[in-house]
Amino acid sequence: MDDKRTPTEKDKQLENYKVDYTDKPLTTRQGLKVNDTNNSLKAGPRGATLLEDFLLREKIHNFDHERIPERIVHARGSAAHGYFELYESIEEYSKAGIFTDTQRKTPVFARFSTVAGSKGSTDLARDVRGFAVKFYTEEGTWDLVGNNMPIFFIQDAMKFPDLIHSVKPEPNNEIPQAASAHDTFYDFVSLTTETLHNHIWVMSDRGIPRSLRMMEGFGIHTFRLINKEGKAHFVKFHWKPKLGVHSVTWDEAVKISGADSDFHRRDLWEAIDAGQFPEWELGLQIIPEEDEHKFDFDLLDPTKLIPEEMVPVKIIGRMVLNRNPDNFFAETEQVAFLPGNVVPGIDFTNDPLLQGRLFSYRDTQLSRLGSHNFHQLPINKSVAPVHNNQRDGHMQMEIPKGNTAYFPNSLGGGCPYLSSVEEGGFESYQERIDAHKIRTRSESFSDHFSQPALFYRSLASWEKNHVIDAYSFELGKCTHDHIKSRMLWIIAQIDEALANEVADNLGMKVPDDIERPINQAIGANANVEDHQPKKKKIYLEESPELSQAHTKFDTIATRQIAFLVADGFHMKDFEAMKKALEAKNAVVKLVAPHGGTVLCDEKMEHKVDAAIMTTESVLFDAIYIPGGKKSIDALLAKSKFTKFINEAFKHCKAIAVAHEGETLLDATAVVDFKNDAAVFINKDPKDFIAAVAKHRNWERMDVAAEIAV
Ligand code: HDD
Repeated sequence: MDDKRTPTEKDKQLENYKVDYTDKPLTTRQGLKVNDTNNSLKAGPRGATLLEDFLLREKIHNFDHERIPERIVHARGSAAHGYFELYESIEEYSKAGIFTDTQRKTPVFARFSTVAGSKGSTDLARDVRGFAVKFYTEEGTWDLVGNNMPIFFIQDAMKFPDLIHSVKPEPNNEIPQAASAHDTFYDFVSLTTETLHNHIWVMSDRGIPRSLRMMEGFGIHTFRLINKEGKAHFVKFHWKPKLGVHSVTWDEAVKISGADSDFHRRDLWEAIDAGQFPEWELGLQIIPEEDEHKFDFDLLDPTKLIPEEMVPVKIIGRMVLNRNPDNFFAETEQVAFLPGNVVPGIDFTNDPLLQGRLFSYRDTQLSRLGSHNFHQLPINKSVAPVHNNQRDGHMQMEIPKGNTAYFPNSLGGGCPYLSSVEEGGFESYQERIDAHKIRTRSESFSDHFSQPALFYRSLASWEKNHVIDAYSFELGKCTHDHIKSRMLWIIAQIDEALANEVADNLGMKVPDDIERPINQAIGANANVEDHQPKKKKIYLEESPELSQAHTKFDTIATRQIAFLVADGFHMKDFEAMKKALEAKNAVVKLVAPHGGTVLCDEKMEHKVDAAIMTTESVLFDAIYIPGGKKSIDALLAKSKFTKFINEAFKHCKAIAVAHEGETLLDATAVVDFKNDAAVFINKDPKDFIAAVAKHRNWERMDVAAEIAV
């Protein structure tokens, strides 16, 4: 398939707005050429500055207004352009053009984000990642605004402000930034047991992805697909990354935050720049309407997933991101996603979280972008033509002609005119509703423990260890014992062994009798015990798809491999490994004692990518050390290289050495683990490549954890 950067309809539209300053004179906003932009207009060389100075006023005035409010949540994000294409029509389920026309390349703009941190916070915070995709379809814009986890913290939009207020920095001192490990968050979580499922996902490796390109995406809510006959099916949307789902360890995440807080942003940008386009397949779980009540949970409850073993994911197409934005502010910052943007063939359900979102996103753009005309901003503009009677307001960019702005009219020839459903007019799904108006939560939403327990049971042992560590870290940062105690009781409802391990790390005991958390969600003063099923339901022992141990391990494309070299390194070792890695699209980077260049033993100059003092092992996926006595001696002379290797080993990464490279290993903790499955001494590059594709040798985790770096 053609992955070249063939311009999409959206690309062509955006071209009209781009401004190129090459070979252009500097002008004012009125087009006046400027001859001095360094000095203000003064009465004499030493002042005073004159009010008349319109050049000074214009320049400062613009600067004073450059910032807009950051997003209330998901403030930090990065985005890219690309396209979506369909493998096969699913017209039996949906009439949407994007789901029926296999000839189309629908332009997309996808933005990935963290939730809690501010715009300038670190990429590697333990958090949910936003996964928002804007499809510029021929029938109008469809936004699928999801996350990298298939469930959400809360069941009703009414609780969203409470959730976010609890996780954001505490309001008295604005501490901590981009971190959930603090009292207010756990106060809320421990009193609101519906949060547990999403919470345990965040405590798992899913909360610290290796790359935005290596995470799944989920629409979360159950939506509806509508076919030409008006028949509906329930649907859940899944994005499956081509590179598999991989994560870093918490120790790495903490260190990456210091070494390169733009780690994910840079990774996405560089991969696209290098032509290694990130790709996800779109999958659907489709449920006939008749089966709505056949599950042990409610399809309208966004804290529940449908295990893939119960409803398989049908892969129907792929999204390729193949172009970086030209301007961060104009595109990534100004893009406005609205879950309410749908097209004929896709519709909502009564999921009470989704219903609230339909209001919130349009509303928030007003304070963020400043005008209800934000849909006219280039990045938000539909590629389907827009004609209506909505007029005026701040920053109207269009010049609607004629004297009619109402419907019906005869003076304007009845235009713009209505379209019948057959002509593509949107018709809301005619769901029958017969109910009392009531402010409550359905009893069918009350099982809060079965699915977090299913998730935990499905994890590999190394993943379980990471969850134990994460809970221990997060609760260890809380200062109130009653909050920790409540959390321990709740974690015990998921898994007792897990709770006991965390309790040991906290130096506490799992309480067997506490004042039960009040599940405020269900109703005033309701006790969670009254509503929970007496026992956790076990509708599946395990769901292997939930574990990253079952993801893809078949590629090393874009993996960053550090070659540790100094003058005199052995060219033959170097070349053989470099060629083998690059043939598989891995990225080789030379890390040397200094910047500039290094000379190999064949007296050729090689450009250094990073001097050791400017980089850290956590920025790489694996290490290779070619032989050459002189080179190895120089590496041994700088202790940062041994730290670099010890740390990579601790993080379970693959390490390969050739010839004298072994001497360097002997100076590190690896000396005791030369038989490790991902340590290679004078081995064929293909063995090293296979280990890098496995992402990590988690078997090493227990011994490696004790290495001090
Ligand atoms: Fe939200 C942004 C995802 C529930 C209110 N949300 C936002 C973004 C993502 C999500 C990915 C960033 C979009 C971008 O890149 O610009 N949000 C979700 C998911 C949810 C969810 C997957 C549950 C399934 N959100 C949710 C609720 C509310 C909001 C229940 C309010 C009642 N979300 C917002 C918001 C934001 C937002 C305040 C901030 C910036 C924006 O909308 O455009 O309106």
